[in-house]
Amino acid sequence: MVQSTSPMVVVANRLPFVLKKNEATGLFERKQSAGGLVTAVAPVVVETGGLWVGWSGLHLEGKEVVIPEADPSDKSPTAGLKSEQVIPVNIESQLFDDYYNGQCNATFWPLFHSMPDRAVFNEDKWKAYRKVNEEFARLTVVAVKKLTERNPEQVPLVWLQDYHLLLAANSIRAACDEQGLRVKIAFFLHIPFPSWDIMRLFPWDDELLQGILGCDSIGFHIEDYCLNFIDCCQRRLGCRVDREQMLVEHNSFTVGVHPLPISIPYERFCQMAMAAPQVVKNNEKMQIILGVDRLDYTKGLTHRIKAFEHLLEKYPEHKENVTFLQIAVPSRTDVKEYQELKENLDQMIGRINGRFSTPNWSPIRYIYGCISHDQLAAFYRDSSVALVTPLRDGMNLVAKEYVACQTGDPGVLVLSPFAGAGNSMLEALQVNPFETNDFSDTIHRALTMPKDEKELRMRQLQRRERERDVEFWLQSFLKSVDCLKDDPAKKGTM
Ligand code: ADQ
Repeated sequence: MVQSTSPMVVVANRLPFVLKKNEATGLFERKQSAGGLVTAVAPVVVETGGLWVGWSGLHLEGKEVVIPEADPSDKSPTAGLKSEQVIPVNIESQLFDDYYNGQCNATFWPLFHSMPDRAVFNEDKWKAYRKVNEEFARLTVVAVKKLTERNPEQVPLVWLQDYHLLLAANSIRAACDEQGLRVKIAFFLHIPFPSWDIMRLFPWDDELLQGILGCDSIGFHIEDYCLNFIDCCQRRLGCRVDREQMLVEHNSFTVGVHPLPISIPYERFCQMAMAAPQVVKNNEKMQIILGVDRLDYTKGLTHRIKAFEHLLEKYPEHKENVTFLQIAVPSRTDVKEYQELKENLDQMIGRINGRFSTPNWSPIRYIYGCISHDQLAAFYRDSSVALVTPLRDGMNLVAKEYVACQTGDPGVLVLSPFAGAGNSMLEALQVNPFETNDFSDTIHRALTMPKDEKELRMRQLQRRERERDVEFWLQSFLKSVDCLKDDPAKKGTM
């Protein structure tokens, strides 16, 4: 297990589990949310006696949230997290809506994905964002104080997660300085960091950049995002920068910038794929093409469906021999843009199925919902081709999960270069999702690829992803902040 020399305070928009009311007892219970981040990071928080600061998912309008202990039968990574290790952030619903829907999802999400036409700039939402970040910062300082009182020798490591908390670092540092508390602050962004040309559209870009620079260490998935950030700091704030060493000097502090590509619990997916019963019949005649995404406009779903339709027009031999299975998790369903995207997809799929279906075959199967990881692993394993073709994506974990689940005859991964994953998964078939004709040619190539070539590509992808799994990511992070316990490099053995 990866170990940290410092007690860790994870600060994220959400707690690592969902709270659900038991109607019979009237008490809240923990319901697991099994994301990769939680799986990897929660054990370090448990092991270092650290804390997790996050919104509970409830609006109690001033009332206290009582965090329940884990159920004795709980085997999840957060089971070891005692209630006193969890600090819930409680925010009044209107303010939360302005911060979360108004600023995070209506401004930062599209802007950071280089889709500025979709971004809304509104000073009131920005003010709400500032206020909520201050509240997160206030509770983080409570966490730092708690840990320091327990062990004054150790410097707590605060790890801020994602675009919800871009402004928290400076407030945390100022309050810690005032109270004489030592602290190390790191940040990790899960989405892309855009180029200066895009960032400069944000009216308060200087404040935002200064907010991020309040950290000691800043992590992005890939080098391109690091360089974009460094570029913005130089051009907007006039900071001295070193692109080779990835350093930014700000207010006489030097901030380290690190490419830290996130990954998945590889062995867990591999084992799930080996154990799961068959979910789709993938006989020699019927090949499954799979798409798995949150239903989001950045994921390029309509472009993908268009390319699939074109495939059936251009290569009619695939009719009745291929099924495209799209699994989409509902996301941000209360936002108009997402509702419109869903309607658009429903119509496209209906039209294409109407156009090509025969008595025994429909070209597209569509599941709109969340499915279990075991089931997902089986879908990955039993599909001949996976289409991971976002228009823009920080990393994309689906590409990695698909690779981990190829435990039998390998399939083919078709990957967009506009996902962070496209940066390293070079043996995938790369495709520009905006170019429909080339896209359908690439699907055709994947469907007709000789077995030897599939094996060669997939084994190489698997070797890399097995080595660089989520534990490797966590280890690299701790190393980047000089908190990795028993770092072999320090002993001179690497
Ligand atoms: P997301 O945008 O959510 O994450 P992604 O990395 O693809 O994107 O992760 C999606 C996760 O949801 C995967 O683990 C997948 O298995 C799961 N999932 C998808 N469809 C599902 C379904 N129908 N049922 C159940 N589970 C489903 C953000 C960034 C990404 C970055 C991650 C991690 O946008 O670029 O890779 O954070 O940093």
